[in-house]
Amino acid sequence: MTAVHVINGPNLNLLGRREPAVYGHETLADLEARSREVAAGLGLDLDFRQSNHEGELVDWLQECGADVAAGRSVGAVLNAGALTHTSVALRDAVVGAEVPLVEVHLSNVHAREPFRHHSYLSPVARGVVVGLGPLGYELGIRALAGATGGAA
Ligand code: CA2
Repeated sequence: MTAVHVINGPNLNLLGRREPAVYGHETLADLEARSREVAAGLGLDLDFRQSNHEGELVDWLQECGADVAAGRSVGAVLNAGALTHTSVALRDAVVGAEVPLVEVHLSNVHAREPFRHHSYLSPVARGVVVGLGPLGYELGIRALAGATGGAA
């Protein structure tokens, strides 16, 4: 069965336990369950991961690209956390592995500190969803499932 990848970066394992005013009350496990339900409804398997390590995220994006090339995945929903604002390596992985990407952020990064306003990933993403909480993951999965080579 074709999969959709959902990849989460540093500190997102803390979701639901700290800063609920910014990130809400749902845990990463809640997000995974919600994503699995959405993916299943679209006839997709879910590959849901989280890492605090940049290199591991690079490896996973490369794996995802290989799966897309082999027809085993429709692409990745990526919440790269703070690495969004710093990582040329993640951007290069997306481009190098030709990953159809939807960038997602739970919070509205544009309403926060200026250092969160820039993303290395947005220019190489098919689409970006910010500030809509867990709904962003659902929208990202739906967009990738419906991708036809044009938008998302
Ligand atoms: O809004 C988002 O989803 C972010 O990607 C979350 C990152 C932040 O660095 C980005 O600027 C925006 C932070 C993830 C850390 O999540 C925590 C959750 C609970 C408690 C502490 C951190």
